[in-house]
Amino acid sequence: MSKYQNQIDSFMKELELKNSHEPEFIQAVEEVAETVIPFIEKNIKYKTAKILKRIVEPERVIQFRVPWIDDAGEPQVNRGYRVEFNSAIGPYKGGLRFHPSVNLSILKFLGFEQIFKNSLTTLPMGGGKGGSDFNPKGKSDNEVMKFCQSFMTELSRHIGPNTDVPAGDIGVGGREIGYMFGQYKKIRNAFTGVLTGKGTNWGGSLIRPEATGYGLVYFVAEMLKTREDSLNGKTVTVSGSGNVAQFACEKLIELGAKPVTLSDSGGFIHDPDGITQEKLEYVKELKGERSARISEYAKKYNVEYFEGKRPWSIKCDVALPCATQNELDFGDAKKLLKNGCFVVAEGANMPSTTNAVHHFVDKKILYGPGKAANAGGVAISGIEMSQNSTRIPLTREKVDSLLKEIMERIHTTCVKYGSEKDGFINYVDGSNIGGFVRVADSMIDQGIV
Ligand code: NDP
Ligand code: 2IT
Repeated sequence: MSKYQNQIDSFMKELELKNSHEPEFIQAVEEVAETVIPFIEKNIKYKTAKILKRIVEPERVIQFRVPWIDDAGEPQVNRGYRVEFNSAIGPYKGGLRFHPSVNLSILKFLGFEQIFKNSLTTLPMGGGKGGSDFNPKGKSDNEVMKFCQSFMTELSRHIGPNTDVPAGDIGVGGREIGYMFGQYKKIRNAFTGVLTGKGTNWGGSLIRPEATGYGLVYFVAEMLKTREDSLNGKTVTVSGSGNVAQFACEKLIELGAKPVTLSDSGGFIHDPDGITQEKLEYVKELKGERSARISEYAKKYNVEYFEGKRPWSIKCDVALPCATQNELDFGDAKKLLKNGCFVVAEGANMPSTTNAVHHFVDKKILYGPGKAANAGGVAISGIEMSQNSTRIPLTREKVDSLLKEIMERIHTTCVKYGSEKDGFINYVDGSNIGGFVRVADSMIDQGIV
């Protein structure tokens, strides 16, 4: 138990009272409070300025109605949101999530984590997140377009290239960004870098689709280096089968590792021979069609499919949760470690429950929290913004080398703020404190606003 447990408890009690219906948000804040409060107690200027109390309150929350007409001619209504959390170091920046589970608690947790993640990249981006409870599964292209246009009709009042720059997340990829960009341009009569993850014909950066997954694997390579080890020959369990999972697998294969699982909300597949580039191309095609199921992989390649299960019971060296929040609990964490897993790095945001995180840290494995490990996506979004501002596109090689450089820098920051006396690197401390300092100092510089 921390020496500062009383301070942590009283801070959390007040936060829980104020946000009692927001369990994911409370979870995300608790993880930061546990590590940052001891740091603040030793660095009194942050305490005097009440930075933690200020940083957990979003600067602005926008909620709006999204009406649209489906293919049968019926009116439909969804709920849209944008949480503009913190603009101390740059315009609000963060993805949009379209998934039936989306609510304010989930978007506030995502927006809160984004503040620290974006700070770690060292680029000038504040934290934000948005989305809708719209479910893209089973919808026609026309319905998705109608929804995106209606969503952007309202959102366009609140965003802009110097104000707030959304991007993709679960359920939002190139197609949705395209429809939203088209509508923004029509309404505002301005061709600007207001969204990232755009098509490369109209201002998108090369490597942005790959960046989160590639960056995650670059980060894992850095973690392994601290133990004079590498990814070559490692068996890796991956969850999810969307954007992040696919490109994590691609980079794993390239670096000589063997990804053996993929999952979706229906279950997971286990391919003990390893997912090859050829099999991955099939997954990309399959999952390009949003309603397709990963169970199809099991049929095509004659491997086992575990319905309703998550891949953490499979023996591996490295585990990469890349689907969604709270998909890896304490029981899963114990199973992984018992089977010899010694690296867990998060492609998804907050995929490990609080108890699972504590277990990883207690057992001193290499555990890379999402804030650090999946920051490659938003980092290349930042690079897309700078290409839009200068109107000079960069080559694939240049962007990839920037991605690698940024992930290495984030790792160095984690080592700086997270190294313990016995040499153990606590990446939770490292990423939370490393991300906090720049934002907190900027908030102090800018006064009480
Ligand atoms: P996609 O929509 O491309 O893929 C999401 C994947 O996760 C799908 O396989 C989906 O399965 C699965 N999934 C979603 N919700 C659930 C759920 N409730 N239970 C089980 N499985 C679920 O999204 P991304 O790959 O972009 O995002 C994955 C994670 O990575 C998210 O946590 C996101 O916040 C995070 N992230 C994304 C970044 C990006 O640049 N895209 C950047 C940093 C983090 P199904 O098809 O069945 O829904
Ligand atoms: O969680 C994330 O970092 C993202 N979904 C990417 C955000 C972005 O603005 O690129």
